[in-house]
Amino acid sequence: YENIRQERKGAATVVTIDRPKALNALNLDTLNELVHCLAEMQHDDETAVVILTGAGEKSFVAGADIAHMQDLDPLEAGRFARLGHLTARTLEELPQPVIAAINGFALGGGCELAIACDIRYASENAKFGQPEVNLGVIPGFGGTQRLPRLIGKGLANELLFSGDIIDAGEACRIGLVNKVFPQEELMERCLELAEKIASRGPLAVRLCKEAVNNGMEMDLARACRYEGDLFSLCFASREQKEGMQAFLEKRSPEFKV
Ligand code: CO8
Repeated sequence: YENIRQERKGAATVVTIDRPKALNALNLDTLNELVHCLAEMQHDDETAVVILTGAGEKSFVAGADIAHMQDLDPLEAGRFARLGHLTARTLEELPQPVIAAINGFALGGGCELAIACDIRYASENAKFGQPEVNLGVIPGFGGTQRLPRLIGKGLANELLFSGDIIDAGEACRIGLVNKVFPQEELMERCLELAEKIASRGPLAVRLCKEAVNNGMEMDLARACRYEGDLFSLCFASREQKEGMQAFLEKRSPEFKV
């Protein structure tokens, strides 16, 4: 890949968007590479958790690439938006949990990418916003849909209509990110969380992700029924036998992928 890097770190694979010249802005090639790399990763049982981050200490992703978008016609713009949606959907449908390590600007398409991840940790210098209205467009990578689902309609509307940029502390207060750390600690904390998740029952973790992501699109009764089906599936696994036996024998479970 030219615009992204992948690196194994313990149980995690760190995927870094690496276009520092443009503050890691997402152009066509970068999105295509990201989708391709994530799609391959779903078959990689050695990777228990994916961590998504941006190169450098200034920016996670400063948005979709404005230079690329400037001269798009409506059909091309639609295709570009669909590629952004595919990227976000690929993150959500990846069997492994995805942690966003937000190490700086997460604006526009960058914020949309972060909110398609399962868990968000940020550095103290991170900044968030959907500044598309300043450019005469609306968010096109899912921001008008995922942001209200994540932080509620009122707070999302304020960010979307004003184009305001908020700091990491405010993002944490409104539930846009889970935790905030000094820049130099961010990756270490993400890796610690990844190792913790990797030590749990791998099938159970994957089924939790499926239950949350698919269930949130259903009504509560149907979603609980769906949860019940996934719960019953756990009882067909070695993992459930080992987990419960280990508890009763007062030892740590030994899970295998
Ligand atoms: N696209 C392209 N290039 C960018 C982008 C971007 N989003 N952001 C930064 N850059 C480039 C700059 O042009 C600059 O390049 P150069 O050195 O060649 O002049 C370089 O990165 C460094 O940036 P700055 O000099 O501006 O750095 P500052 O520290 O002064 O400012 C900011 C940092 C505040 C992040 C500033 O760069 C900025 O405001 N960037 C744009 C942020 C933005 O508006 N993002 C939203 C983009 S729109 C979007 O994401 C819509 C998604 C939906 C797409 C729908 C499909 C049709």
